[in-house]
Amino acid sequence: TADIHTRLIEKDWAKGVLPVRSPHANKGSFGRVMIVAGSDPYIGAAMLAGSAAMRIGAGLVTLALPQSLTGAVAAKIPEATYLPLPEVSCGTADSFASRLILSELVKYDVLLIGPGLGQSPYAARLVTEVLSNLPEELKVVIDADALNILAAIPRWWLEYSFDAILTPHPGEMARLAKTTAEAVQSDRFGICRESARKWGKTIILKGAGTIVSSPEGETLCNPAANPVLASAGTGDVLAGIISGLLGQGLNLFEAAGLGVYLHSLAGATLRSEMGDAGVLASDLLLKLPAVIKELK
Ligand code: NPW
Ligand code: AMP
Ligand code: MG
Repeated sequence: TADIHTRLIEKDWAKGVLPVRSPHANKGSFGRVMIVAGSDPYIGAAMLAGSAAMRIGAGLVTLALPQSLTGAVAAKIPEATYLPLPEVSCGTADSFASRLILSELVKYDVLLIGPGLGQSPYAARLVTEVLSNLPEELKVVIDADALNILAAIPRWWLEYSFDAILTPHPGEMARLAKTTAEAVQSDRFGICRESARKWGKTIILKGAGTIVSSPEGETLCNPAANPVLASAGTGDVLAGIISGLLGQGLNLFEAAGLGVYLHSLAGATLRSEMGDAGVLASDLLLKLPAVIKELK
C-alpha cells in the first residue's frame, strides 16, 4: 500500500538531516532535554532513555524521576542532572510533581515523557497535568506508559492538540486506536498514516519494518527486521535518541526518521558483532557515536 509519499529511509537522506556540530558550540547549543520517566518496577527505562539522549549528542539532559530512584540512576549517568519527584505514596493527592516539572520546563527545548512511568493514578495525573500546560515551542515525545494513559482518555487528541512525536509499538498503537495488535499488524502503513492525520501527530509505528508518518501524510519506512532489537529496553533507547536529536534542532519528522535509522544501524552493528541473541538494550548506547561517525 506504499505510494509516492512513502520513501525508504536511506543513507543519503539520513546524512542530509544529521545535525551539524560547530566546534565553537557550547552545551546549550545542543539542546536541553527533560525526561520524565521511571517508577518502582521500571528503574532502568529512565537510565536507558537518558543515556541514549546523551550518546546521540544532546547538550544537557535532566531526568525527572521518583526521589527514591534518583541515586541509583545517577550512579549510572553522572553527566545528567536530576529533578527528584515526590514519591507516589505521598503524591497522589496534589499536583506538586507536575507543578515542579512545569516550573522547570520553561528552560528546556525538549520533553520526553513516558518510559517506565507505569499507569498508576499518580502517573496518569502527572502526564495529563504536564501535557495540559506545556510551554509553547517545546518539542514533545510521548512514549510507552504516557501513550497508555492518553489511550484511556476519550478523543484524547482533541484535548492534546499540540504537535508531538508518538512512538507506539503495535500493542500501544492498538490501545490508542481502540483495536487489536493483530489488526495493527495487518495494515501497518494504513493505520500509521491514518492515525497521524486524524490525531495531528508524527507517529512512529515500531516493530520490524518501522513506519514514520507526519500529520500531512509524508511517510518513511525502515524495512529492517532484527531480532537483536526484540528485547526489553530497546524502545526506551529509541525514545531517548529521538529526544536528543530534537534538542539538536531537527524538526519532528526528521528526528523521528533519523532516530529510527540510527537505532536500527546500531542494532545491525551489534548483530554482526555478537549474533542474534543476548545483546542488551544498553549495548546500543556505545554504538550510537560510532554509527553517527560512520554516516558522516
Ligand atoms: P506480545 O503478546 O508480547 O506478542 P506493554 P511494555 C505487544 C517499560 N519498560 N509486535 C505485546 O504483544 C516501558 O517503558 C521498562 C506485536 C503485548 O501485547 C513501559 O513503561 C524496562 N506486538 C512499561 O515497561 C524494560 C507487540 O504489546 C504488548 C510488539 C511497559 O511496556 C522494558 C506489550 O506491551 C520496558 O521497556 C510487536 N513488535 N511489541 C526497564 N528495564 O525499566 C509489543 N507488542 O504491555 O505496553 O508493555 O512494552 O513492556
Ligand atoms: P519497545 O517495544 O517500546 O521496547 O520498542 C522496541 C524497539 O525495538 C522499537 O524501536 C522496535 O521497532 C524495535 N524492534 C523490536 N522488534 C524488532 C524486530 N524484530 N526488528 C526490528 N526492530 C525491532
Ligand atoms: Mg516501549
